Amino acid sequence: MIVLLCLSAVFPVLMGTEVVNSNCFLATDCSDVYSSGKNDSGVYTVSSIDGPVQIYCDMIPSGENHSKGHWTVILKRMDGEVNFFRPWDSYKRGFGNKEGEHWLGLEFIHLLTRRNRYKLRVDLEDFDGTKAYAVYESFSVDAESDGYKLHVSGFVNGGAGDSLSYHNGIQFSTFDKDQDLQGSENCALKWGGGFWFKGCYHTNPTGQYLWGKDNGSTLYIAANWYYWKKNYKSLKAITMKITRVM
Ligand SMILES: [Ca+2]
Repeated sequence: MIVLLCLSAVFPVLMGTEVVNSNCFLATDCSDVYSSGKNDSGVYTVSSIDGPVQIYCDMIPSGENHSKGHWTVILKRMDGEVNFFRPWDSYKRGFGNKEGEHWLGLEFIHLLTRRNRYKLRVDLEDFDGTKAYAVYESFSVDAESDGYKLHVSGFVNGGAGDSLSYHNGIQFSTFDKDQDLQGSENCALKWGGGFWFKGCYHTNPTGQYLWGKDNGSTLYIAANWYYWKKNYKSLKAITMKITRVM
């Protein structure tokens, strides 16, 4: 069911001969979902100009260490169930299972971050069960006509180190759309997944899920975040999520 956000007052609006109640409007992100009275984490259907979109909401109404927020998940890796080596159109529209591993979709992320200000939180977990995070106080993605260029700033260290500022101002790349800064080399084809590859990366969160079985031959292809432990080993879990900044 699509989440409607309703105000307490009712203001009927006359549109031609049809009376439309404008006391409700469609939710677009997890902040709207929360405002509509739904405070459980889970999958909700919201709206975009392209139609209904399913999102996973991580609802943390209070908490310390930058955990508080009505987080809309844009990337989740957790068990290797989903193949992330996909073409441009998949990364544009989104893929995977919203209850599990998924990519929300560049177009929808762009539409959200064009309309409102967001911050980003990245949560990491390794195969030893150790956790760390990084927060970026500002996060937005440009339109497809600008290559879905990333804007990220305001790093806060939750132990993970800063592997994303390097990618600021970079267009998105997939194996079939090379917009990286590595010349004729195709970073997305070489290291897997789709990302704001530069020359090529400090983090590769859509890289291969290796269940911790990295070895010399798999170096650099893994889903990783280099500046946590200054290695390219595959992580057990990576979540990237955004919440609105008022
Ligand atoms: Ca290239």
